[in-house]
Amino acid sequence: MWSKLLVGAAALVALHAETGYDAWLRYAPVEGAALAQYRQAIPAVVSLLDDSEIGRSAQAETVRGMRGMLGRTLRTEAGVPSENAIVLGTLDEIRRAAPAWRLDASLPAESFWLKTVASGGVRYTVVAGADARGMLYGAFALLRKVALGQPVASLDEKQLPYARIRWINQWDRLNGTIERGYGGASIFWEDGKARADLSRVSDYGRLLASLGINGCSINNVNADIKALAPDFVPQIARIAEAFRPWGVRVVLAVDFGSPQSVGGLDTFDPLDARVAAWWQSTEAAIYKAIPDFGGIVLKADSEGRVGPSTYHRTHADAANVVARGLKPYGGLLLYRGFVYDHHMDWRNLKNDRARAAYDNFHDLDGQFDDNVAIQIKNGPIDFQVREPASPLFGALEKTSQAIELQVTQEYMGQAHHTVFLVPMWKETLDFDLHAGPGPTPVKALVAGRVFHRPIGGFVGVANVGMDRDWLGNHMSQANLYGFARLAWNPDLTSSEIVSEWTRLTFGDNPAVDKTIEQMQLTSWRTYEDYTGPLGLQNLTDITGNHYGVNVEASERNGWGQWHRADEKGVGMDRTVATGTGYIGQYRPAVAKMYESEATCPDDLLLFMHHVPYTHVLHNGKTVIQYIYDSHYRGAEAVEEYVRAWRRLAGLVDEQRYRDVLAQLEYQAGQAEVWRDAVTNWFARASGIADAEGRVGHYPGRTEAESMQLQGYTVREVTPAEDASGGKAVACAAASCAAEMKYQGAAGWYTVRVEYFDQAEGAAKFRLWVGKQVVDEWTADLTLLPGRPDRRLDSTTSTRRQITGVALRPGDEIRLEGVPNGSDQAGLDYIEILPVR
Ligand code: GCV
Repeated sequence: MWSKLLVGAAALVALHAETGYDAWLRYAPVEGAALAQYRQAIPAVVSLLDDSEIGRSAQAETVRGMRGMLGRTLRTEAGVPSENAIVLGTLDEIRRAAPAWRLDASLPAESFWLKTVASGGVRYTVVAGADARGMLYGAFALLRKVALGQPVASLDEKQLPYARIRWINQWDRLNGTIERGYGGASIFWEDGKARADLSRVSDYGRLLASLGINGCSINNVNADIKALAPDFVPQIARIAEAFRPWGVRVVLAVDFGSPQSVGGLDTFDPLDARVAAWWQSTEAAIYKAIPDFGGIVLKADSEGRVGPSTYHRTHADAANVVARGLKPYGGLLLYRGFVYDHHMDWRNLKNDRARAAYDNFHDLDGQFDDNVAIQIKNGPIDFQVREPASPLFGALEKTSQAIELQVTQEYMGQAHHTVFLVPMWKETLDFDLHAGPGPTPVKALVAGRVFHRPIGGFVGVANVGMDRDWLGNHMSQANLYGFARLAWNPDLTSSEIVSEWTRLTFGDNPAVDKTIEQMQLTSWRTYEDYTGPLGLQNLTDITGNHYGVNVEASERNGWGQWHRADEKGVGMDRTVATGTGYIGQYRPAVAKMYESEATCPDDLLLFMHHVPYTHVLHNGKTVIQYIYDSHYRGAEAVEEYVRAWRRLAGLVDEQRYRDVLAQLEYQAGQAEVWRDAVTNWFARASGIADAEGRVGHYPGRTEAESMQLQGYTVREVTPAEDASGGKAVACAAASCAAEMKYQGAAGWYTVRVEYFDQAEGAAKFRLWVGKQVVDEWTADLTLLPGRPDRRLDSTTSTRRQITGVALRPGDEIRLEGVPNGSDQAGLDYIEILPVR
C-alpha cells in the first residue's frame, strides 16, 4: 500500500527485494569471518529423537534455517549418530537414548535446554525440550543465536517460559473481515468457512512458535453464534490441523447465548442444569475432533454481548459453566475483564468507566474455577496511548488472570503510524502494584507468581491478515515480535527486544540498526506527544474510527472516555477526596501516589486529576504550554524519522525501503494534522496563547478557501479542528482548480499540498507553477479497511510534499482536482516552505 504514495525515491543499489512475509525468520546469509566460525561450530547432521509432528517441524526448521544462513544443507537422521550432530528431542527421550550424557535436570513444561555435550570424541549440540513444544522452541532459539551472531560452540543454557498462557487473540469474523485489523483479510476465514488454502495459517503458526506462543484464538470475541454450531467443528478442526505442527493450540471465542441460539434450549442461564450439560457435550464434541484444543475466550455482558446479567447471575457463574466442560481435557477459559456500561450518564461527575473492571470482578475473587483466568486489558479504559495499570491486577488473589495487550494498533495509528508498543507494555508489566509484602509487578501478578495461581499469562490481540507483511506496516511487526518475547520473558528490556528484532528483520548493518532502533524506541512517546499527552487518552474519534482527530468525540456521551476539557481546565478527577474514587481501587501505596497532584506523575496527571490549564507540571511548564509543546515536538520527531530513514537509501532492500519511507512520510503529514487540530482546539478552549507564538500562525500557508476557486466550493469541516481554518474546498464538477499567487522571495521551496483522500474513489490532482506541471498524483490510499471515510476530515487529510520547487514572486500556483466516485478532490491548504 505504502509504495503508492512515494515518488522519486533516491536511486538504490539492488538489494534482494523483500516483502516482509518472512518477518524475523529470514535466515539471511551469514557473512565474513562469522560464516567460517558457524560452519565450524554447526555439525553436518541434525538428528531427531522425537518423531512427532512438532518434532519433524523442529528438524525441518533447523535444516531450513541453517541452509539459509550457512549455505549448508544438514543431513537429517534419527537416533544418536556417531558423528558430530545437532540432537533434537525431549529430555526423557535423550536420557533414554544417551544415558551417558547424564543430562540430569528437571525442566518445567515447554522449556528447553541447549547443551553442548562431548562424548566418545564426538560433539553434540543437544536441544532438549521438556516436551515437544519445548524442543521446538529450543530449535528456534538455536537458530536465533546464529542469526544474531551469538556463540553456539559451547552451550549450556536453560530457558523457561515465564507463564503458561502465551496466547494470541485474533478478532477475525467468519465472513473474512477482521475487527480492528489493518493487515488485510482473515487468514482463517472466507465466506463463513475456513479458507480452502490454509497455508498462511501454517506460516503464521511458524512465526508464533518461533517465539514460544502456544495458543491462538481464531475468531472475533464479538463471536458469531455459528462458531459453536455442531456442523462447524470440522472447519475449526482444519485450522487446528494447520497450526498443530507448530504446537499452537486453537482457541475459540464463543457467544454466551449459544445454548439457546445454537443449542435450541429456552435459556442460557448458567445455573440451569440443561445449559451446563449443553456446554459439556458441545465442548466434548470439539475435543473429539481437536484433542489439543486450547480452550475458550469469552466476552460477556460487554458492548452489547449477552451475559450472565440476563439471569442476574455472576461472571463467576458464567465462567465456571463454560470452564467445567473444558476441564477434563485440560482446556482453559479466558473470561474477559472488559465489562463496562457504555450508557453512563456523562453529567454525573462521579461516574467513571475506569472503575468498571475492578467493580465487576474484585468481589468475585475466589469464586472462579481453577481453569479460568480473567483476561484483563493492560489499562482500565481501552488500549489508550497512556493508561495506568489496571487496579484489578492487584486485587485478585484467589483468581487466575492474564494480561491482554493489543498488538494491532487500533488507537495507535492503525497500520499508518509507526508506534513500537513494547516500552508501553514494559511500563505496565514492571509497575509494582504493591499487592503483597515483596515486589509485585504486574508481570508477576498475571503469571500467577505472586498468589501462586495454577495458570496465568499473556494474551496479545494481533489481528494479522493476508497482506504480505501481515500487519500492513513492516515496522508494526516489531510489536508482534515484542509481545511474544515478553510473554516468554518479560524481564527482557525494550532495547534488547528491538535490537534483536531489527537485526533479524533488517540485517546487521550498524547504520540501519541504529536508525531503526532509535525510531522504534522513541515512537510511542512521539505518538503520545501528538495524540494525547499527560494522560488525556487519545483525542480521537472515540465513537467512530478511532483514528482521526476529534477532541470532543469522547465527551457528552455514555462511552465514558471523558477528558472533561472545558474553558477552565482539563482532566478526569478520579481522586478519592473529590472525584470518582477510582484511585481508591489501588493498594494504599499506589493510591497515595496518584491521589496527590504533587506526587502523581505528569504523564498521568490528566487521567487522575482535573486541573486548570495554568497548573504547573513537575517539569516546570503549565499544562496548556505542555500540550502545545508536545504536539510540536511530536510532529517534528516524525519529520526527523523521515530524514533519518532517507539516509538509509541503498542500505535497506528496495521494497521495504520504499514502503517504510512512504508510511513515514504519510505519518509526518498526519502528525502535523494532529498537531494543528489539537493545539487550535485547546487554544480556543483555554483562551491562552502559545508562548512560542506557533499555534494559529502558519508561515507560508494559504488556505484553499482564500484562493481563487474555479468550480471548487467552500465547505465547513466537522469537527472544525480537522481542517486548517475549519474549512476546506471540494469539487462537485468534472474538474476544479484553486489558484494563488506566490508573493515571497525567489528561491527553492518545498510545496506541501494538504488534500483529502476520501474513500471509494481515486481523485486526481495536478500542481502547476506557471505553465509547468510540477507534480501529479492520484488519491488512492486505502486508509480504513471496512470503514470507508467519505468525509473531509482529519482521517482523509493527506499531505503531498514536493521538494525543490523554484519559485519567483508573482508565480501562479494552481492545483487542479478531478473528482472520482465519492472522492471530491478536496483541498485544505498549500504551504510553501524554504528548502531545509
Ligand atoms: C472486539 C474496543 C474495540 C472493539 C473490541 C472491544 C473489545 O471497544 O473498539 O472493537 O471488540 O474493544 O476488546 O472487546
